[in-house]
Amino acid sequence: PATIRREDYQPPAWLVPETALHFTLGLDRTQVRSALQVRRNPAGDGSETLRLNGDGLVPAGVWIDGEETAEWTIDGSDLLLTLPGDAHEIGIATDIAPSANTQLMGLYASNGMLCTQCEAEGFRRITFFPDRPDVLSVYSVRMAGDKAAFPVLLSNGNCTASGDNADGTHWAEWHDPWPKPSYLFALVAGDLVANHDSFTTMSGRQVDLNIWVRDGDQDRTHHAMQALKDSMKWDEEVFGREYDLDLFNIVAVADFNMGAMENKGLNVFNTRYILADPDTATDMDYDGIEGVVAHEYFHNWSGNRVTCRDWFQLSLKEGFTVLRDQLFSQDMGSAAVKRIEDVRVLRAAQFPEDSGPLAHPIRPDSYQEISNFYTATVYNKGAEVIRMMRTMVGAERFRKATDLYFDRHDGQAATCEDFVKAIEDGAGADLGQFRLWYAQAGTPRVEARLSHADGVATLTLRQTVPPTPGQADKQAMVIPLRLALFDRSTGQHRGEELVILHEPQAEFSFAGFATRPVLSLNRGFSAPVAIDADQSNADLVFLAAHDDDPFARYEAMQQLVVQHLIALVSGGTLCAADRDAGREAIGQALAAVIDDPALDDLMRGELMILPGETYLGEQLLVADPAVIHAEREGLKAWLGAQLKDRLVALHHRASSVPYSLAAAARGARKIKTQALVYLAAGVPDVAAQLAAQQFDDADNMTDRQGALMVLAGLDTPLREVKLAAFHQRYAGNALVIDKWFSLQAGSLHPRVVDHVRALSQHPDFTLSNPNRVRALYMAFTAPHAFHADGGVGYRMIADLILALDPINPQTAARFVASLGRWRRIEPVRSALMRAELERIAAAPGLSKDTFEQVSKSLG
Ligand code: HT7
Ligand code: ZN
Repeated sequence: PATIRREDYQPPAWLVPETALHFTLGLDRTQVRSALQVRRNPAGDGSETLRLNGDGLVPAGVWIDGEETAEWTIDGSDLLLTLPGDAHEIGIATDIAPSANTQLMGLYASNGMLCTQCEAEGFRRITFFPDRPDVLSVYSVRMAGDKAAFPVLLSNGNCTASGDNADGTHWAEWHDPWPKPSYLFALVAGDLVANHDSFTTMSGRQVDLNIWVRDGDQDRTHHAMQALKDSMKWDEEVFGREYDLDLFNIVAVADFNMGAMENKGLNVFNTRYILADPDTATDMDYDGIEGVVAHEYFHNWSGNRVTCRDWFQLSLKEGFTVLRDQLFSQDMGSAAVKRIEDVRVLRAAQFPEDSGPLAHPIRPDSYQEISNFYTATVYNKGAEVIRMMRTMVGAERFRKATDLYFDRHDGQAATCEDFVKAIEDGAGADLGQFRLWYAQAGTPRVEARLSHADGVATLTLRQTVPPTPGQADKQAMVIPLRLALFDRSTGQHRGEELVILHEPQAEFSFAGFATRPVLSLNRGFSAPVAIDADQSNADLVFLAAHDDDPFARYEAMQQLVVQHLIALVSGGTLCAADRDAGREAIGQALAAVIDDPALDDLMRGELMILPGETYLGEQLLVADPAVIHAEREGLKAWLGAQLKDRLVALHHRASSVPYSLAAAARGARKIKTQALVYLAAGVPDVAAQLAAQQFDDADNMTDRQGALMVLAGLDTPLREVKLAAFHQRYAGNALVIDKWFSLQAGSLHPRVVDHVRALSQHPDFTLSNPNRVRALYMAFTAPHAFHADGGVGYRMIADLILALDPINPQTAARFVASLGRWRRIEPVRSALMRAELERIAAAPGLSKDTFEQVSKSLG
């Protein structure tokens, strides 16, 4: 496949100021007739050739200025026309087959309804068009279809007319006044019902809000609706952004490749991010809904009003919008816990990406298939990079700068450089060297050493940026680090400082310390870097108990465990006494966390979570997943047994808190399951009884799922009983059955591989629904069973990729990364992983998506 390069960008030769689309809808056959007003672009190369992208389309007719023509050619999948003048009307007819569209890109059928997904390059599967984000057009849409099958007909903007025909069909016309790129086009037709509401904007515009779902699901949309109204208000207050249409529609669909899509005025969501009630959705699901509803809504400005010039600029909208949704969620709930969760996601998903064969800068330089670049790097690291700018200039100046950005680029297709320039100009900052964050891949490593002499504490910082594919040598980055120095005797510090590391190495001195202070560095995770501070257990225990920055406190707990486990797994330099001493220190810190009356339970629950196996593996050049798993489980078992009474008491206390969505009740549910996790490792019989009780008593999904997750990992007859009860209770509820698959595939049970194999044959399993595929197999690619001896887990994932690739290449390609980490795994497993990648690479007819990921992983 061809490689597209950022440096080759050329402005479009032709613009399309207006687009009219006419759909005659049917599940098996939909006819599309387009009328494009095309104008030669004065900034283009003057070419007479109009290139209209297509993917799997055959033109059923082509018209130029009303005259049907045969003067067109096909180049690859694109339609080429030669146009003599500067302005023409192009008409094109195409026929498409939504029911046969298993890729879920373009127009497809889901549960009897029709819906679209056009980002990034799905519009070209509907009709021929310059399908690139810098071609903005005003769309008018007319659609007609069977009224019984499709009583609801939706598109972007406002409905301008509708009516019935005598033959049982009906029609609707929609007009979106805002020019938009084709990737924001949307159409939905189906038998849907809405939860209606409204919102009055800051300038008094009354906006009708609808969340469209299948009949019966309306009562599960209230949380999403509240999240939408909260987001609209928050964006006005915090970023000064007001909604710009009289209507905002959301549609929930069961078959969807990602979380949701921000189509102008007509967001389309995976049902997973809309439907919730206490009986079927966990607290995490509730948070996910709030975050994703906000994310898509915020795109109305960061993405839609100001869009991307080309797909290399994806982080312009995604990084910024993730930051905006993170800040929103921080404001809606516990800011401290939200920050910790976001860092945990970054470390679990993005750090491995940055250190593996698929590493890329947040603004990539090249791609073969753009769908492969909707990554944690572009999204989450992209958000961290903008967060750093905000940290450096301060929230107030950052707001001035974003106002300037939105004003300056409203209605434009902009670049990441435009964004940085606007922040520089609006905040009065120099971000020259900072731009490296957009260009260099890899997680910078900062070594920090604190010395103390003559009342002065000196911090020496040294940075290295590791080599990544195609980027052997790196320059020094700008790294803003919030820090505090604690007086050990008072447990206080004298105020936080922001130090900014520009050089490969620098020293920062702090006078007035009679004794050596304790260093708290990268507070709030002010920079997305890995810190090596070589701190003693005593310092970490001190920070875990005293740090007033919640993230730093969490980090001290994590670091305490990381240092201990890494010492154990990386060479056996620890004797039994060292192991005991390490466990004692961790046990003390964990007991202090359980006992601390000043902590709220949500935060307590965070502090109780042990670092994950992937994150632990990341600390080593070459890891043995089995050893990491055994040592981590060993520590958990020791802690569970050692702190048994405390954990049982904690579980008991939390069990008395009645269900509500208030923070205190959510915190109680979180620590309850955390307590079970430790007890399951240390005293499995006790845990099995408590978990079964929690399962039986549960009046909400968080407790039920937490208990079942623990039981699923235990060798107890209760396991089968409760799994069967859960399945029976929720038969037919797709989102909950997804949980049932996930719980088993991600469990700690010794026979997970057998379970997953059996589940893949279960009547509820299907490769055609991405949620179901992810539920079973993504959970399975988490360490443990995936790395089972003999490579059986690797084979299962490779078989999945090969089976799924012809059906849904985008989803198939997302599984490649798990095998792609072979270079960082011990030699025996490494060879088995590589062999599976080679087997995939050798398969004929591989999609562009999977081919790109596999070839890069082997390269
Ligand atoms: N901007 C949306 C991206 C998206 C997408 C991309 C590729 C294939 C399918 C997709 N569905 C949605 C999601 C977002 O970031 O808001
Ligand atoms: Zn987004």
